[in-house]
Amino acid sequence: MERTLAIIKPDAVAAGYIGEIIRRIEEEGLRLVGMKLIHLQIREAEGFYYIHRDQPFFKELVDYMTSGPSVLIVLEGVDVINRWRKMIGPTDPQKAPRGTIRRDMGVSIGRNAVHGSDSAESASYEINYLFKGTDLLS
Ligand code: IDP
Ligand code: MG
Repeated sequence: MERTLAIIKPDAVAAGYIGEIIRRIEEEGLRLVGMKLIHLQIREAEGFYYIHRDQPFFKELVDYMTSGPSVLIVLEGVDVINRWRKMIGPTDPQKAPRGTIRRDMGVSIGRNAVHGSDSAESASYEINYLFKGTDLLS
């Protein structure tokens, strides 16, 4: 059993895609163990994405992630890290296969609708960064 962090990013929340994304999660049979709607503050977004702090797109990324509310979700399941990454597709929606969330709901590489942890290490960091243990189902 694994856990991963999913985020419905501000562009997808603003576009009214919360319901469709959660529908796909339920259809895939992934278990929701935590969920909250929050408007990330600049410092929180910078810390969340600190691994990208030297990238040229870092400020654009922080501006995007703090542009409105996001839905933060912790998912649990067998191989859930890979399964969720497969459901969302690659970073650039224009390169994402049909039927993936980023292809269907993303706009561009800078407005790509959703987040998914890319490894067990990042899942653990990201979940602990954004959730208290007591916010999660056991
Ligand atoms: P990932 O979300 O598919 O794991 P990462 O390379 O970890 O992709 O990048 C994190 C986030 O940074 C992306 O989801 C996207 O929102 C943003 N990003 C990545 N590359 C670019 C870029 O070239 N321009 C603008 N934003 C980018
Ligand atoms: Mg990543």
